[in-house]
Amino acid sequence: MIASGTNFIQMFPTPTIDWTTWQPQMLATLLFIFREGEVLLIRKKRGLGAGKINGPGGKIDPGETPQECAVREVEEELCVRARHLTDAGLLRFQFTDGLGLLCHVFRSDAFDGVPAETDEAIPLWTPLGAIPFDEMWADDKLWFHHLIARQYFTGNFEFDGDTMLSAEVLT
Ligand code: 8OG
Repeated sequence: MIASGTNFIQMFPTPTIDWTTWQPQMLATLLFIFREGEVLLIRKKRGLGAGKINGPGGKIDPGETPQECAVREVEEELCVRARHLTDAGLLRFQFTDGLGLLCHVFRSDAFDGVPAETDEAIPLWTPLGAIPFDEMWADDKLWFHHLIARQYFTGNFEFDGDTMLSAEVLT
């Protein structure tokens, strides 16, 4: 079902879990840095989603705020320092193996440094009209346009490994 309007929700098919009572076991972040007509993506070398193209990010350490985690992960993965983060969205992932992951998504339009390859990631400045969705997690194509448009989004997704079983996106 796909409905349109100011607050719209996309669903396919109906979720098997109740997202209103869902609790995550793990907290994570994603941070997308933008410059004129481009977004800074990575080819991820290790961790969950290794081999895929994604934004930089990772798990929140104990005692760390989501923003602190997002800035740290970008520095660790790409050697750049993001500034002036804004909240872009919130993603909930439930995997059939039991992992429940809540991911805070940020964007930034200011940074210091030059992105460099590290043990964790290869930097990819990517034109906004050429986002490589076929090399990304399956849900990303459902919310990336909201990120670009600065429209706050929430997404709820069930996955079996790499296979997306259900999806909802709300703005
Ligand atoms: O610490 P590690 O890099 O393994 O953390 C996993 C990262 O992967 C974290 O930044 C959240 C991110 N991630 C998922 N699932 C998805 C997804 O479906 N889409 C995107 N864009 N990122 C995801 O765990």
